[in-house]
Amino acid sequence: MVAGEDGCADGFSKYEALASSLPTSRQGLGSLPYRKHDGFWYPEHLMAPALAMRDAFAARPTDVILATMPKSGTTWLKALVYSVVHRGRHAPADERHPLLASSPHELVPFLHSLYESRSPSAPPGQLLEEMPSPRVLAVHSPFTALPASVRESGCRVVYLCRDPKDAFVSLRHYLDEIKPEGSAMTPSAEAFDLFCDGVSPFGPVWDHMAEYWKESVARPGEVIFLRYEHLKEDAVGSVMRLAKFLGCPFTGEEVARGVPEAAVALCSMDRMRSVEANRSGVHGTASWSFKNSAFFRKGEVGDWKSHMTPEVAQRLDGIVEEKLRGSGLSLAIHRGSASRRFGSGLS
Ligand code: PPS
Repeated sequence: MVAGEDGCADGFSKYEALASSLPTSRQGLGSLPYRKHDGFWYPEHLMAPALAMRDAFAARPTDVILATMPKSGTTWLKALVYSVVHRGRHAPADERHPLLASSPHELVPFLHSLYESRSPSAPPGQLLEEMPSPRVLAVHSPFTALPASVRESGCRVVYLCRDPKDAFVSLRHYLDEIKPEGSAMTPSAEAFDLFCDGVSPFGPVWDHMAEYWKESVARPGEVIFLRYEHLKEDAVGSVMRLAKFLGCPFTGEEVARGVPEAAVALCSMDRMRSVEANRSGVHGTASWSFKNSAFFRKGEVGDWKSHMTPEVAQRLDGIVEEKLRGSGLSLAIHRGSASRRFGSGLS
């Protein structure tokens, strides 16, 4: 059932009708346009699923919802949280660990992708019902567009943000890699202008971050705000903090046995990239499919320096700083100087 009470997949058509009536962007950062809903831009093909998810998903108090802007480290966070939460059943050092056989995106599905499926034989409600607790699920939607039950159930929400400059660079590479055959990418400079205007998938990026930040300050026991840069800096410390937040802290005995380190090693870029399912497996949605390898590129902090001049970087930093003013959130970390220059300031 996609839409709710009537048990009928046709309920989805009302979301498709609503989605097609919403304002559309001229272009997107890749090859596809966006739709605007309640101040946020959604990739066109995800608008109806996101609306269906908001209305139909019923959170359990034991659920763990991972929330990110695209290209902020979602795949890594999925793997880390899955390995931490399920370590009782699957030891991170076990060579038969599910993360060594399946993509993190299979083990921790995006909620909107479940609602994108219109197959009556696999309705999202049933799939979700059958998932054992604690269910780990992911969203890109802004906090205000989450199902009311997420807040009401008191389930845990883990938000991961990343320097928007690195996320932009990552997004452009990814969109180029996965674009439907024969489609053309929006040129770099135009895509950057759109990003700075707030037109990006699930953007504006600053509003997305500010919403989750505000919620993490108001309800620190239920919403945690993490940064990709901090995860890279201290993965083991971050994993231990995560486990505590999720109500399953590592015991002294586990720490002595190096279980947190094993979880980090299992989810490392090199290990994940070597998994067959991540190398040649396919990420399929109702709209199109592409290789899982597109989720793994460099995984570095500051890769923007190879693609933006300092002037271009400062423009985005300035906009983000200005937009976040008064929110209590500042991204003023890891600011370096760009090392290469290009004609448009972008490559
Ligand atoms: S998506 O499409 O939103 O799910 O993409 P997402 O996973 O958020 O972002 C992809 C970027 O994360 C990097 N990545 C990792 N970094 C560190 N460790 C691990 N294990 C890892 N897995 C993926 C990936 O390389 C993308 O960043 P860039 O900068 O493009 O390398």
